[in-house]
Amino acid sequence: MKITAARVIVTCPGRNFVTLKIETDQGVYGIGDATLNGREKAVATCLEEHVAPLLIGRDPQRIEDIWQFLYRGSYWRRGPVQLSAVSAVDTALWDIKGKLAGMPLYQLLGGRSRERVLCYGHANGETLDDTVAAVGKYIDLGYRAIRAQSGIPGIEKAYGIARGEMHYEPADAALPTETVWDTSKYLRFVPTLFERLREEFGDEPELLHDVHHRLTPNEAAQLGKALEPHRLFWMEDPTPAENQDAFRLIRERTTTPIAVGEIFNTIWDAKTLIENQWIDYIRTTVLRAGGITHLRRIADFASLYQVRTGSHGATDLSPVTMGAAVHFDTWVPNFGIQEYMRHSEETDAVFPHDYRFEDGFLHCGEAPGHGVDIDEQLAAKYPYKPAQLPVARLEDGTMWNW
Ligand code: EZ4
Ligand code: CO
Repeated sequence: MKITAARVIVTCPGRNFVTLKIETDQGVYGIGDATLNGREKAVATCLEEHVAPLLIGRDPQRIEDIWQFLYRGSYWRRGPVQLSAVSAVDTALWDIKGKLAGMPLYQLLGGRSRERVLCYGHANGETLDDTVAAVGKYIDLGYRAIRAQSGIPGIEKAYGIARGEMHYEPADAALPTETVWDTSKYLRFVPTLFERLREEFGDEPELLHDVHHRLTPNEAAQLGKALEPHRLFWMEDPTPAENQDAFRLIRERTTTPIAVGEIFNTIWDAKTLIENQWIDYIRTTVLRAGGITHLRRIADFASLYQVRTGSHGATDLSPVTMGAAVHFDTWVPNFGIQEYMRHSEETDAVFPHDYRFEDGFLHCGEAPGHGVDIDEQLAAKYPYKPAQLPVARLEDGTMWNW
């Protein structure tokens, strides 16, 4: 059996997606997601110019060997562009293997560990009252776990605030939007938000919050401590994680659970965090951390240290990633939670899929492979639109972490 083509499809049904379609001489094909928000063309070019030619003529059944070939064979190994490309190939090959076996992906991985996959949605608002109302709306939709982000008094365009109904898309302009950041205003405000949410909604709903890399370790510890009475499910990306040792300072000072890893590319980005048990949830994804093949390795390593999975699932991860993720989550023994932001209707139409949301949980389908396809004719109607992520500056103009 041989790979005959590896084609890249770039489409913008409301936002940009890069999709890899691997075709074989037996008519079976597989789909992988290669979207890297704000740097889509870099991955598309990597796949088209450097990776696709290597795949032609190879046996698509040799997933592990192709992974090793692409990772070691590039010589340069890591990085988000390279690993997003490797992930797309790997996801497409698992899709092919599932179709050949006539089995849904979770069966190939070892079968079902749970009946359904807990997920969390994104509630946000410009003001505290708007955010409380948004959380209420998610509860009404059946969500058991909700991430709450709010506009902060005195800060323009705080992180995580939707500018349209339910569909939050931060990559909102061809050139990065400039936003402002003020740590002390943020630290004063956030505990009042969660105090209010507990008052309104009681102890039952799981509440999450994304700090989005904005704090120093000591500031993150202060926030974690202040949030302890409100019993968060997690505090995400409290500080940048290039220096994994920074998390020791947070961990030793607060019991608020910590989640990290949506930008990680391999197990090496998380090794120190996991083996020291400085985090509770690892957020690596099928799309960014080497596909199913490598994500499984990370999850198994994390399980040795009682770290659970909590994969990134924003809308810049296509339904292809969501489909593969829900299968992975259905199998992975040390599952924690899955992020789930609804895609727009346009996006859902371009990527027909059989996973579904019901009563706060995601359910994978039983179709062979990961259960997500691409409607290429429809995709062709939505040409690529340049869009980059915002940047953040302090009030005095200093560049900060967005
Ligand atoms: O900002 O995926 O937890 N979710 C997030 C996301 C990221 C975007 C960046 O492309 O942090 O909203
Ligand atoms: Co995040």
